[in-house]
Amino acid sequence: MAERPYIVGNWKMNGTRAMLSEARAIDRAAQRYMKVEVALAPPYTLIHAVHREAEQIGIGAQDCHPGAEGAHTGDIAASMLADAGAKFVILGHSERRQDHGETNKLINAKIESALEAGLRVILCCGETLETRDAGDAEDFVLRQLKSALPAFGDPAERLTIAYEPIWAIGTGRTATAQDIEAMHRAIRALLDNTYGEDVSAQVRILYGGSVKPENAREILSTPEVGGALVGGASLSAESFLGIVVGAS
Ligand code: G2H
Repeated sequence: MAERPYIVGNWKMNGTRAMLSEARAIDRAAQRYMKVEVALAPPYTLIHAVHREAEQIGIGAQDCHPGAEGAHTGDIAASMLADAGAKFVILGHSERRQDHGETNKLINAKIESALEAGLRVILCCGETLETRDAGDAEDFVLRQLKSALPAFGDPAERLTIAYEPIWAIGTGRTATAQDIEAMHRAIRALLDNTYGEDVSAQVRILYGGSVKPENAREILSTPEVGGALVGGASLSAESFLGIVVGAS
């Protein structure tokens, strides 16, 4: 188990103000598990409200625009997220890549913009089932990261990687501990080569894809797993806290 596992809830396109009670319950309970770093990424519309409720947990967003400001109807800049109380932003999630055609180049620009605004970044990567079955999973994920990773100058502790095999997202399927460990080790080796071992050691690598209370402890005990990015199971305080307990 990592020294201080990082457990991040990604509410995706879920949540109205009625969900604030779940956020409040998560925040209150998180105070009993100080050995776990707990965070939530609600939809944009709830960031400020959840931020006002939260004393213990970190609040973040699920995307941002690469630009600083301007005529981009419907978009949100990283500085606006910071102003609303966000401390981090999830970038490059496979649902953004799939639904909005996001490229590694665009994701890299978003990362630079988020770091510039003082946010922490959770950079997502992961392969499809076809890619895994073809034996190309590792090459594919490393290529994604190579073209999206920021050039350092920024403190490494502000970058987190989330490995999320697409075929395990919201499907109830999870990768085996061996698959997860092998991919996380490959990502660590890439970070070592890119930034040097001292900087790389500060970058956490999370696993995401159908993490739930029943499998959390096993996944989080896998070597090189620094925490979890949790979708469906973060929507209720009870199941999300079950994962936090599994991490403690
Ligand atoms: C992967 C994950 C959270 P879920 O997308 O990012 O979602 O836990 O529902 O598979």
